[in-house]
Order: sequence, then C-alpha cells, then structure tokens
Amino acid sequence: MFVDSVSVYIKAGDGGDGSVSFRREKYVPMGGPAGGDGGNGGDVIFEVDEGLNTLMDFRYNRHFKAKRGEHGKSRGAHGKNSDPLIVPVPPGTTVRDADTGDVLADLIEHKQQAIIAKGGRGGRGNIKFATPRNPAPEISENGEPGVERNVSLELKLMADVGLVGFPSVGKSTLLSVVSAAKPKIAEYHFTTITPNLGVVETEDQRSFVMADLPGLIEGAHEGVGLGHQFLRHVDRTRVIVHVVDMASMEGRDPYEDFVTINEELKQYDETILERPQIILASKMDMPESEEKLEEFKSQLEQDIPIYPVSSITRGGLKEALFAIADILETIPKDDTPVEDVEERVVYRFEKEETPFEITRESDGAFVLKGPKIEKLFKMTNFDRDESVSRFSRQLRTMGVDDALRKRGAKDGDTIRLLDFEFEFVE
Ligand SMILES: Nc1nc2c(ncn2[C@@H]2O[C@H](COP(=O)(O)OP(=O)(O)OP(=O)(O)O)[C@@H](O)[C@H]2O)c(=O)[nH]1
Ligand SMILES: [Mg+2]
Repeated sequence: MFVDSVSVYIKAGDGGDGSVSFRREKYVPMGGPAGGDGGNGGDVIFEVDEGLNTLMDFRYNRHFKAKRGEHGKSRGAHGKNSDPLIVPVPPGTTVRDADTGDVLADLIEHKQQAIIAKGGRGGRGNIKFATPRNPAPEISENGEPGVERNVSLELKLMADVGLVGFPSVGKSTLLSVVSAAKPKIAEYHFTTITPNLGVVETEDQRSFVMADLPGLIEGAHEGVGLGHQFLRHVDRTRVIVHVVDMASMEGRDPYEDFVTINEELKQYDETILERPQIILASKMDMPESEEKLEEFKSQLEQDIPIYPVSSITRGGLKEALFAIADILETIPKDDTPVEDVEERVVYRFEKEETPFEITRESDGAFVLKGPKIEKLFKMTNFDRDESVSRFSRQLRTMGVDDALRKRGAKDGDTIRLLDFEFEFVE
C-alpha cells in the first residue's frame, strides 16, 4: 500500500456585508431602515469523482477559494448567496485538518460530498437592528469570515497497472522514468522484493498508479523465486503490462519469456489472463532489438498490442502510457472496490471557540486575541458610529472590559485587536 498525500489551502467565501440605508419617501424626511442583509459566502465542498485515481491534480492547484456573498442592498434587498466551490477528489480520499490532524471526511462513494470549509453568513442590514427605541439605526454587520484552513488529503493507492516480467527486464527502470518513484535498479535478478508504486501522468493529464512487481521465473506458482509474493500483488491490478526484454543479453528468447510468464500466471490463477494485457518490448535502444522485436511479432499468436520502448532514450514511452490509460478507461471501476474504510462520518468543524485571550506587549499595550473576538471585529462596520458602539457593548458583555481591568488596564491604555488600536476608557 502506498499513500499519496498532498496539502492544500482552502478558504470559504466571506459573507456579504449588510447594508445601511433608509427608505426615501416623498414628504418623509427620513423613512425607516431599508438596508438588506449580505448573502452567504460559498462553502468549499469536496466531492468524489470516480473518474479520478490519484491526487495528481492537486500538485498544480493547491489553493481553493470560494466566492464571497454579495453585499446587502438598499430597499431591503438581500445580497445573493454565493455558489459553493466544488472540488473533485478521487474515491478513497481522507481529508484531515493539517494543523490538528483531525479527520474531516472520508470520501468513498461517487458523488459523496463533504463541506470542508463553511462559507460565512451574510452580515445583517440595518433593518434587522431597528427597535422601538432606535427605529432608524445606523448599524449593520459585515459578513462573517468564511472558514479558512489547511487540509491534507490522503489516498491509499492500489496499483491500477502491474509490470510483470522476468527479473532484470527493466520493470523498475521503467517505473522510475514514468513516475516520481525511486525504486532500486540493478543488473542482478530479484532486485525488487516488494513492489514500488508510482503515480504516472500521461501527456494529456490522465493519471494512474503503476507498480513494478518482483521478477517472475518458471515455477513461481510453486513458490520458486519470489513467486508467491509476486502473484499476490498481481492479483490486485487491473491491467497487466508485460515487459519483455528485447536485448536478450542473458541469452533467453523474448517469445519464450513471454510464454513462460503467461504460463506461470495461468497456473496461479486462470482468470488473471482474462485481464487486459499489453506488451512493452523493453530496451529497444540495444543493438539487434529491432530484429528481435520483428521475430517476436511474427511468433505472437494472441492479439495483444505491443509497444516498443526504451527507458534510456525514453522512446515509445508516451504512446505506451496513452495505450495503458486508454485501456484503464474501458475497465469499470467497480471491479476494484476501494479498500473497506470504516464509515466514519464526516463534518467535524468548529470546536468551541475560546472567546478571547489577553497578552501584553513590551510597549505596554494590551493585545486581544481569539477567534470569537476577531470574528466579531471583522463583522463590525467601523464606518458607522452606531456599529462601533455596538461593538464596545458586545465586548463588555463578553467580559472583555472586566478582564482588561483585572490585567491592570487603566483609563487611556492602548488596546490592540488585529490591526486596530483603541483606548481603554473607564
Ligand atoms: N539498455 C537498457 N538497459 C536497461 C533499460 N531498462 C533497464 N535497463 C537495465 O536493466 C537492468 C535491470 O533493470 P531493473 O529495472 O532493475 O529490472 P527489473 O525488471 O526491475 O528487475 P528485478 O527487480 O530484478 O525483477 C539494469 O541494469 C538497468 O540499467 C533500457 O531501456 N535500456
Ligand atoms: Mg525491479
């Protein structure tokens, strides 16, 4: 099992700001409040797309931001809510909060969705603040900030494609040039003992998982060489890529190699040969490989596509990868159930927010921090005096004034909150 993982930054849309406006009616100097609420910001939603096999796409795009809600308007008009940003992920993706490690979602089924960052609520317009005592308030709220977080995605990969063949035919070398995998490569047999997996991407941006498998020799089905381990692995792959060495440096005949390997596969499990197979004729950079290939083609009875390749010159690789991706597309995904992941249910967001914390800086200023108080600050419209007074009342209710006093704050001391400074007034 090989785990593909990637970290991304996501930010849900902020809510739109509420509006302050008043009805303008003929002969009425100042009508009632008419400022509408802001629209809600868009959520960031991850959705399973069974067409994806890997997290490759996230290598290029690591930032996902949903749009903010529209601001509230006059005449009581509500700003538009913003559409969610839907981010497709492959089945089997586990999403964690990168900072806490908490699992936010296990995304398994096609089309399954999880809200990974909730959009901010739209701020209320001044209509909502009207009271009998203050029928025409100049108070509005800014939109609530959308949740922002770093998340890590993890996908346990199963190989889509297994490279099979005799030892030393170049399976690991091939994997190393078409993926970021760094398998051990050497002239001697059975260099690969356990499979290495790599994510392969074709030039037209399709991706799949390829495994180099331990070399196979005659008698493998009876446990000769690394037989059993090998066969257990091949069992799980959807397409068999049969690597046949055209250099014949060890004196074997390519066609006999091909027949021997298929015989071993058949002895182990007849159904394996029913799986799609393609042949990669390897080491085509070597002298006389062309002649060997022609001979091989004339001997081959089955209708199996052959792609000549060289991992050294990289010749033929592009076409071979296209062919593999094409075949994979024709095999229904349901054949390979994603490993049983216990149904862990989703959505664990906002923990109880600490209301605020007070620290003191070297210049004597008191600094207020904390998600709740910062959110309140961001939702305050500081252009309006009445909104500002509402903010100070809210701080008082939260116990901020008392706490500051306890920490020794005196009339005239500086209080800092985000990029804002104000004076402590008794
Ligand atoms: N000339 C040439 N040599 C190659 C090519 N690919 C691999 N080789 C050489 O073949 C030898 C075996 O390569 P590996 O990739 O380790 O072979 P393997 O099939 O993974 O072998 P096992 O893991 O032992 O089953 C190494 O010495 C490679 O350098 C190629 O395209 N051309
Ligand atoms: Mg190898």
